[in-house]
Amino acid sequence: AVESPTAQDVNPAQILRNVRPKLLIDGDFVDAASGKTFPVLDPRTEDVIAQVAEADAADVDRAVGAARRAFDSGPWRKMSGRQRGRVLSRLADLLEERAEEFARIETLDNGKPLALSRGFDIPFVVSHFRYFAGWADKISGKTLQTNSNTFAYTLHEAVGVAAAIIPWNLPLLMMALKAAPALACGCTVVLKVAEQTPMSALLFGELALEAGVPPGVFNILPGYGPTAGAALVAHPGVDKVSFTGSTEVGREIMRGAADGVKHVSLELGGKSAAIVCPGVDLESVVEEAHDALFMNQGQACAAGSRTFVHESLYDEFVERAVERAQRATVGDPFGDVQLGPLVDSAQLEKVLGYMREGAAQAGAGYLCLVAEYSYLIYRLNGSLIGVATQGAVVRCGGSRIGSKGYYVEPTVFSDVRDEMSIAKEEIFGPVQSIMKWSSVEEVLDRANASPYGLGAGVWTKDLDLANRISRGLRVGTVWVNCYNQFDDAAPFGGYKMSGFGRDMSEYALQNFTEVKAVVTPLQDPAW
Ligand code: TXE
Repeated sequence: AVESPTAQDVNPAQILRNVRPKLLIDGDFVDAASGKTFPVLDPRTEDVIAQVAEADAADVDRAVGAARRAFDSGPWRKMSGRQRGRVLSRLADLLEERAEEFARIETLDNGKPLALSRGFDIPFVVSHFRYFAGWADKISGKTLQTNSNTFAYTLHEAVGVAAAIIPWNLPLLMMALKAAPALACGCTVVLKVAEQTPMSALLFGELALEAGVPPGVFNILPGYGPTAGAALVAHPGVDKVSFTGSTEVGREIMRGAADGVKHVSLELGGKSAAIVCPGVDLESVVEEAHDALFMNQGQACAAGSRTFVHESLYDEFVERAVERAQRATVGDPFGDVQLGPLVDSAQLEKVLGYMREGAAQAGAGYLCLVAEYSYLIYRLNGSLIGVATQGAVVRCGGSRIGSKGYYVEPTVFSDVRDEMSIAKEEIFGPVQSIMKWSSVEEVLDRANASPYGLGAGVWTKDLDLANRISRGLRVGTVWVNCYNQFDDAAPFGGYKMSGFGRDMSEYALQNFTEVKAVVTPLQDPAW
């Protein structure tokens, strides 16, 4: 059942009452040097909910200057790891006390269901700061067994000023994935939040100061990518850039960081395979494969957006997947729904474009009349029965819901072929593409044929098959008999064009540390 998106009794001004819509530089909330602001919209209604200070190159210079001073001569880097850990742990406590306020801000700004903000995003941020608070006093090098008559050891030292550039799909969590390990390592941070969703991070900045993060250690710049983001990447005072976003911008970030030979880590797009093997319990697997794609309205980098189903289960799987998608409730994210609106009009247009393209490709050669807007969806007695095509079928969805707010129908394509754009490109929306496979070699080849390599899921009761597929996939995470099971302790990142470097876990410490070797002669060879 698709509910019409009726805005509930939600008061944006009340939800945002404690957020200061400014830049956080050197411990102060300030206006942009230019005095400019930009509007932030409510994706449910398209109304402006805030005007936020818009950083550009001059502000980047101020923020990086503050972060540089705080790193070079401030107390943060020189504090013991234990002290830094205590500050981060306090920060986690403060966030936890105000979790509900943050969850509501996140839902208002991004459009994700409140249950998701409450149950996933905000608790994950709390736990991530706690996790890295625990690492702060355990970042150590090694003593080395040398062949010369020397005593040698390594130090893992903070890399310096870390620029973090993040997207809008998990606003506060993306901040945490960068800031928590960076701060634990003793770096100072300049965070460029996504222009669509700056609000929760700004309030978090207040908590950081309250928790005892010294001024200049954590700076926040709302603003646009080509201006604030690009200036931050190119700034000579920045030592490291950690980015999550599109592969296209990831390339630009690498280019921008090249002149300064800066450290870079990138978490980019994906087209993750969700592989359903013979003999599984369809009821639970259909549900998990549904969540793998539709969570967060499909706006997740690891979304299981290529559902490969073994031929022995295919028809039944498709029927059930369609039935499940049709049952998904869409509506005001403050209500009891599974899907809210997409984040903004650009994302809405992008997703609708893929839906049209998928439908057009489905009928290529057959529906010669298919032009941009004329994809065919036959409705009989008000219910969708699908598009007759040469191979692929729009089984449900395919349209925008209403004309206000960025709502779209959960959409399922069956009989999708690998060469179609809906099977190759990252849609980042609620569009499930279901493909058929028959042999393990074939499905591995097809899954690996993507230029991306972020995540994958495999469902099977056969342990050998699970092992074989897990090892055969060229991706950063494989979930076996589950999907989207994130944990602070498990690294997350991509192979191939999904980027390099790992967020989360002990591995994230490598993003924010340099390794120094210290060597000294030994006086007495016997020792
Ligand atoms: O991402 P961008 P957008 C994918 C997804 C989505 C598409 C576009 O497919 O539909 O990207 O989303 C900043 N220099 N992902 O446009 O542009 C920008 O301001 C420096 C996958 O939102 O990559 C924002 O803060 N920074 C993804 C951040 O980069 C620049 C999550 C991400 O924006 C910049 C989001 C520049 N030249 C989108 N241009 C994932 N991996 O999870 C932009 N930015």
